[in-house]
Amino acid sequence: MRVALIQTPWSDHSGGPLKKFAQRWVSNPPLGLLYLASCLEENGHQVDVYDLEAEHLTPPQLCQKLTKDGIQLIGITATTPVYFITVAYIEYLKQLGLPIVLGGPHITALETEATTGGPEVELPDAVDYALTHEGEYGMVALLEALDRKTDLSEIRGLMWRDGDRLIRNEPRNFIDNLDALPFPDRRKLNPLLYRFEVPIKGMVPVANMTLTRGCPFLCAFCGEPFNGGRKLRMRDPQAMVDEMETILELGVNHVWMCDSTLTANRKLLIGFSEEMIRRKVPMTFEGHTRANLVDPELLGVMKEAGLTRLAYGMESVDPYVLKLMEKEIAPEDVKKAVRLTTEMGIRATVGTMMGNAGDTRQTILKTAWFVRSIPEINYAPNAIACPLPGTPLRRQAEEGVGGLKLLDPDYSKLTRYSGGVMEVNGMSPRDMLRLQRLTLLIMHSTPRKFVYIIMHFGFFNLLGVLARMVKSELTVRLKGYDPVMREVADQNTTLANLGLGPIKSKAVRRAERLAQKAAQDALRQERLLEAQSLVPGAQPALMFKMVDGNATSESSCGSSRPSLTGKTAHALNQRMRSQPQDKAPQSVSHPTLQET
Ligand code: B12
Ligand code: SF4
Repeated sequence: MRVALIQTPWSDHSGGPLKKFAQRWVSNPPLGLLYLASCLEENGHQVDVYDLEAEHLTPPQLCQKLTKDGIQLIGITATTPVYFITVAYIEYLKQLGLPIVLGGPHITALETEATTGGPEVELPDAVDYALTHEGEYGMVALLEALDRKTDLSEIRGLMWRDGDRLIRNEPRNFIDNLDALPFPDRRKLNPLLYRFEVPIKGMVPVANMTLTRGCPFLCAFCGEPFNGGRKLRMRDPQAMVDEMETILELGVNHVWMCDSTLTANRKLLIGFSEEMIRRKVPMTFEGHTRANLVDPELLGVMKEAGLTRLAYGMESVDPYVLKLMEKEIAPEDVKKAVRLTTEMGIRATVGTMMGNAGDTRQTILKTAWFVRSIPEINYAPNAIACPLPGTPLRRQAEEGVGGLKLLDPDYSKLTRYSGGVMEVNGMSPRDMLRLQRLTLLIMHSTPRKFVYIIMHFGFFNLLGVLARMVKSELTVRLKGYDPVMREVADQNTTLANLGLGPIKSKAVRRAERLAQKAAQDALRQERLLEAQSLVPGAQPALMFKMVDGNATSESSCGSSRPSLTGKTAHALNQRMRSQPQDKAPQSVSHPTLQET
């Protein structure tokens, strides 16, 4: 079968300057799709991979290409916050009449919720099949069953429709022997499209890779323990270095290890590093881990093998917050690890979070000042906690643990830099967003950190972000809303930017706008009438019936003429009110009468 595997664009939903940051500094190929591609090809299928985030094809261009290439089935991946974008693409692509298979972290999260007492999974009509968790073997089995028209009920991890019913088959076990999988086929995408800033090297092409899958820890905000399973599954160090060599052949010499916890198994990392050193592979790499899982010997050998940057998750310094999120790492451990890492000549970054259970303004600020006090931390993103489906954090928010309250179930608002969806000990999402700006300033406003972030992000980019922060803060104070929240909340803007137009047709949106305006005007009119009735002898103002701008309407005097809209009607009404009227209107014809 000829298959297209697609990742839809996602950075557009990051909002404002962050969109640019997401595009430039976290550019990464969709590794999961590349794994699926090599597995399917090994089983005789032909696969094309499209990363629409990097390739910028418009939806019609994509459709044209899929048709020209004779694609017979579409596989598409999605994470939770940008699922609405994927759904819009799926609905658009459905015009091709091809079967569509959905996979990736979002569907896995939904299934996890369903199996742990949460809501049942619902799929858009345009999705024919969904595969949860690791998709390699499930996809091979599905294609074979579709080819041979055999029973689907035996395919583990599959969701499919039987008439109106959505059937959820038994879950699939995690792949135990990762070495049985072929290497991800990176030639399916242009590897040189993916670049970000790498210590010493600057902006260079970057590939990603995993040495392990799964994570044995249980941090409340994280989907990894169910996405990849709690058992750490490891690859053979020889094979990992073989894969590194294939990456070098593509002209890429830096790898981001996207393992959940890179140093979860010390022996594996030592074995891998020693093999890299033995074969003298001229590759640098980086990854993220926990501060209690490094030591001088391990860091020494990893550095020699090419490690240039290590990110540690600290999240918070408050013991109660850390306890509720089950992080089990003391801030002092992070301090020590960062110091050690820097002393060994490896760059260290620290990730912090705000808005978890137990957080207050004080705990959040305390964390920011702690980060500021450690000179070795160059850069620390401070993300607003997002209660992703299936995670303990979502449960905590639903049940009100630690002062949390889930305000909005909308997945598209689960973005880390736009306020989030939770109230936390009385702080609203807007308060969180403002506090996030403040903490980022506190954390990074020492000369040393400032120089680093200028080097990392570029002076003018940073200036742009600062200007945007100031503008947002001024808007909050003067106009009472935060533009970043509004931008991210508006799904239609994102979809329109991506060429998928508004979800609702223009006519529907216009009708909604008019209805909303009419309701507001009716309210205003009511207040006006009320006010006038309080003034003895006052005449009611002249009122106009407001309908579609192009249509004609009746004035309250009963004569038919083009409707008065916007400023014209407003100005006229003002004049009427300021002048003594010699003739009162005859009737009030409709509750939506208004002065506009
Ligand atoms: C690398 C990474 C990124 C990179 C690049 C991602 C990319 N594809 O472009 C960057 C930094 C840019 C990024 C951004 C984001 N990420 Co991210 N990211 C990861 C990370 C660390 C590794 C992903 C990976 O490559 N894994 C290895 C591969 C082999 O696994 P996989 O991608 O899951 O794919 C397998 C299955 O999911 C499945 N599958 C996937 N797609 C499909 C499609 C079909 C048809 C089928 C059948 C199966 C299938 O089969 C694959 C092979 O086994 C994961 C955490 C993790 N360790 O997995 C988080 C993770 C995927 N990210 C996550 C999120 C939320 C985001 C962001 C929204 C930002 C954010 N954190 O808020 C954005 C959105 C990006 C997007 N594409 O939608 C969440 C998703 C959770 C959820 N409920 O959706 C994860 C799981 C982190 C977490 N702890 O919760 N991310
Ligand atoms: S945050 Fe890191 S250590 Fe904690 S569960 Fe997630 S992947 Fe594991």
